[in-house]
Amino acid sequence: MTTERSLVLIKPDGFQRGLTGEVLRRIEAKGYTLGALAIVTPTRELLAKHYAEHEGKPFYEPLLEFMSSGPVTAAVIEGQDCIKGFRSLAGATNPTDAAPGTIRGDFGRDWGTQVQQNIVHGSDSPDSASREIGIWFPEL
Ligand code: DAT
Ligand code: MG
Repeated sequence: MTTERSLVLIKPDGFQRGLTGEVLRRIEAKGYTLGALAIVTPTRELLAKHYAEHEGKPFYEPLLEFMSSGPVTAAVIEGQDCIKGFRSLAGATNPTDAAPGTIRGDFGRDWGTQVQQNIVHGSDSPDSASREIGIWFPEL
């Protein structure tokens, strides 16, 4: 049992469709707490840091384009094993594969192109979480 922090993003598709409250509701219903919350339209520079591991992949440029297209909600969530736990709430990366009941399964759209409109991001490990929280919330 480990109390963790994770970086969650409600991506431009989720923000635009008015799903911020629904995602935050699921996070709180699960028992996680909010440690920080911000609405920001991310710059390319910020996104290049955030998605550094994907640089050079075919979906990288469309992903940055999509992610910088409008406001996102960024949140630090806190709770027991919340890194893995939030990824369970989010569901599989590809919304077509994501199980019903998950955020991506219920709301995400796989356009079958280079961009997946999968509503949310969640850190995938403690190292990623602390790196990503430093990028989005340098004051923390
Ligand atoms: P996750 O967001 O589940 O951690 P990831 O880190 O592998 O997935 O990829 C980051 C984002 O990039 C993902 O949310 C959607 C997009 N993406 C990943 N693989 C893709 C692919 N094969 N085609 C299109 N977009 C993809
Ligand atoms: Mg990832």
